[in-house]
Amino acid sequence: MSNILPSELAQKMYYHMARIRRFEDKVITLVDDNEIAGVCHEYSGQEAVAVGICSALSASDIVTSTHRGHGHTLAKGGDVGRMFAELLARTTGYNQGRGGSMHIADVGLGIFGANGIVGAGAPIACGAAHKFKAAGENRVAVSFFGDGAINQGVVHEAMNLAAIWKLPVIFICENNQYAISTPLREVTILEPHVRARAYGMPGVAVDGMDVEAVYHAAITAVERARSGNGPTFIECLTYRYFGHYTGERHMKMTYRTQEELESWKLKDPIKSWTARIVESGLCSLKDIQAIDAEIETEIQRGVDFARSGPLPVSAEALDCMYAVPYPNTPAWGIES
Ligand SMILES: Cc1ncc(C[n+]2csc(CCOP(=O)(O)OP(=O)(O)O)c2C)c(N)n1
Ligand SMILES: [Mg+2]
Repeated sequence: MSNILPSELAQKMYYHMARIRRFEDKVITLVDDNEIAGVCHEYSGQEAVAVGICSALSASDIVTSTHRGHGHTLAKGGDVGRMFAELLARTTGYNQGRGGSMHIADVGLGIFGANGIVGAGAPIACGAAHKFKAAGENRVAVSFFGDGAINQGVVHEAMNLAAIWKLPVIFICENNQYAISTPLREVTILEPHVRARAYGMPGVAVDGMDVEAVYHAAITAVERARSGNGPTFIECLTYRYFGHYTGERHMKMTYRTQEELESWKLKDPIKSWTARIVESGLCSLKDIQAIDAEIETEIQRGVDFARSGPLPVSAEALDCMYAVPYPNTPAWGIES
């Protein structure tokens, strides 16, 4: 692909992708060391998708995320320290230690939440986009979801609504080709972006390992949304480098072959981007090393911040779990 990105953006994209990869590597260590209870869904391998899309957004645009949400949150500007603190169940975390990986949100940064329910972010993005349109705000909502979500009814309802109301939404299908261990090809006849066209919106496919290709597709979709022409569906073909979740490394799963994994590692989005921007003079190897050092410091500081935060006390375990009801609205199932 031709090189038309300014050097600052090219380096920023490297920073964001490398930061996500390093964050996930640290998460794996913290899970192994039992500092993170439970499991996380690693984003490693898919960095070009979150970074390519979020690089085309403004700070006031919003994203809805998935169970594999660390990459989206980081690419939209999420704070490493508050993310680690949440994963380590500290009150200094994004959800005050009550939510964990699949609930991380920062509404102020336009991160409308990771979500453990497959496909659930799509209607939330439509709701936000509807508000933007009704209020005359020039903002865009992005819904990230996996290939597994493409057979969820709620995603199709969201696509139909977005198309008929010309909502400023962008549907991003991160096709890493598997839903847990189910290959997409065994459960879906048409490619996801082809299906989207049936709803009357552009359905495009891009190389999800190429941050620049993703970025250009996102720019086109953002322009279309901002100019009032409605939604776009972008399918990003990608691959996850680890299992469905951290626990899978300790299981003998055979749904993917070693050869397949190795072939996708040759397309590593960070390595290929590094090579491209160094060869084209957008960045020197020294710049890359400086960015890596900056990330290392940020990760270490983030972990230190997380470890130093207090754990919630059990008497307050249910605090912050439920929204405060509107006045005079009786809580369901509770006698007043
Ligand atoms: C509505 C719903 N059904 C099933 C599940 C169980 N589940 C969790 S992740 C997952 C697979 C999702 O695959 P995909 O959408 O491709 O995302 P990926 O894990 O590949 O990022 C499933 C079936 C769920 N969380 N929510
Ligand atoms: Mg998938």
